[in-house]
Amino acid sequence: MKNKGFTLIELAVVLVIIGILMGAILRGQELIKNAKEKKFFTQLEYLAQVQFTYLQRMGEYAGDTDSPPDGFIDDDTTAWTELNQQHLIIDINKAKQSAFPGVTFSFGNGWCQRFGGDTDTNSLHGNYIATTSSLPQWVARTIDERIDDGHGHTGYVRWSTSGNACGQDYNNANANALGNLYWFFDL
Ligand SMILES: [Ca+2]
Ligand SMILES: [Ca+2]
Repeated sequence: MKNKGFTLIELAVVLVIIGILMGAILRGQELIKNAKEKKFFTQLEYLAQVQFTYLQRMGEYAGDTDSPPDGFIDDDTTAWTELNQQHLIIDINKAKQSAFPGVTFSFGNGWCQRFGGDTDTNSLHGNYIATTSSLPQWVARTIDERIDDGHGHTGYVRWSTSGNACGQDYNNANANALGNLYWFFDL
């Protein structure tokens, strides 16, 4: 009697092909994730750079509306407008939009206690570039581990689910939790 179904060898070949395809898809997704994170980080660096250029040129940060300027960015809307007026940013909406859909950038300043750890009573007051509240935790953590101390509540890179610029530490159980990243870029 002739067997019209798959032989074991045919089945094995099909399973191997499915495995190879699945592996390729997963690797592709990983590459896309990495590329987005790298682009996001480049965007952050670019925004810090344009603020430094503005500072050199104008003697104050864009968005520091105090008179005289006190060195701290206090108005996000003014910051983008002034950077645009100096042609450091051509398209404000485009420059605000990060590599992650719906996650935009803003400027501000934050005053945190506990800089350097829970027992450090020194205060930290600096300017930051922040994101709106839908950045996955793993992105902030990757950047924190690359350029800072790897903790969301200390150092120059911080991360918060509640909009507190001083941050909270990363939750190992939920790499995709959404929150705000704060990068104190001028300290
Ligand atoms: Ca100010
Ligand atoms: Ca940190």
